[in-house]
Amino acid sequence: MKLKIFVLYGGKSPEHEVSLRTAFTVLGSIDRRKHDVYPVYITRDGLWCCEGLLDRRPDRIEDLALQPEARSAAHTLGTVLIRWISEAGGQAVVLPLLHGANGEDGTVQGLCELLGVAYVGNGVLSAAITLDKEVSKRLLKQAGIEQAEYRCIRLEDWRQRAVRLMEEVESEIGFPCYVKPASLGSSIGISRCEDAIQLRQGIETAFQYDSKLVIEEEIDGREIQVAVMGNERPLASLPGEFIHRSRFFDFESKYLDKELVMSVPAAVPPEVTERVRVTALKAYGLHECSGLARVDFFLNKEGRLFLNEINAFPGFTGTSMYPVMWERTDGTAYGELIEKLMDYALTRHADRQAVRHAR
Ligand code: G1L
Repeated sequence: MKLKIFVLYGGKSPEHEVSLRTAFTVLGSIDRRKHDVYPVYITRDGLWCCEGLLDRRPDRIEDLALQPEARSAAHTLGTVLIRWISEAGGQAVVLPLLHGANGEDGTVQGLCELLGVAYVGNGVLSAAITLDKEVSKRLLKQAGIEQAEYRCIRLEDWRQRAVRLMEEVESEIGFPCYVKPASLGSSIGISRCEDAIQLRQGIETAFQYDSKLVIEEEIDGREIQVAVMGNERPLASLPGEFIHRSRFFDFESKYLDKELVMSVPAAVPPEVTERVRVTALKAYGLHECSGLARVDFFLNKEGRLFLNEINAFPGFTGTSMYPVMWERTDGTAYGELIEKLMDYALTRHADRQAVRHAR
């Protein structure tokens, strides 16, 4: 019997479109001779839609925006998933291509746990803690991994003593700095601040998205990333680099445009490659990751390495850094990468099933 793959995408988050595009690539690359594929679309309103087995390769992204069943507007909470999984029978795995609340923060992972179905990528714990920038920084700090100086501010505290907190941030972090809501995957609510006025504004903005913020010093350095994959004995890829190249977009007005170029493997000395890989694996373990994660660093002129963030749900289209890093490390092609990740999911699931839950 074929393995059933439930591909979850869409969702209530601002990354809805990104998720759809990712699903389009994923659905186009899974071998339907080997697997039965079930697309599960979550609308912006949080309705779960599944029309059953995917019978052909989707032609257009728009085709993936499935319609909610007319008679059941209450298909939230994944009841659709429960029904299809139990009706389908046999071995199944969920591929959650979702971001933000109800998807990337561990809630969909929790649903899969309750359903007793295997799922690709990080579990409840790692999904939740990697999404919380403040908790993540606390773990890294405790382990002695270098990162940008930062400061956490909670809304209640801000209400009590904003003036004092402003002074503390200015002296401890300085300018320029970044203000970020603690728990958003995307770049929404983030500001770069160069003075106290911008800082106050940035803080007010970020508090619209979360009641906890982190304020970080700006690190002037190269953007180096590593792909990690696996469960108990994870593997690290060769590092890649995002290079921001300035170019004149419009020669007449001398308008400067930033061009983003991916360079894999990154042109760094072997010693840096080693340090980046070792640190990435350490961070992966610290966050209890399984399946996959992309670990992002800054490398400054003095050769100091700062861990920027660990992303448990990295960009995953054909041209995203994560798949490209694997391709250039050991030749793993996109479709093959998904197969490997599904294998890790099934192994982890089997291991967890074997754990005793009672005396
Ligand atoms: F299923 C995987 F492999 F674990 C997985 C899940 C989600 C890989 C990558 C992602 N990424 C995303 O969902 C996203 C970055 C496209 C957000 Cl919508």
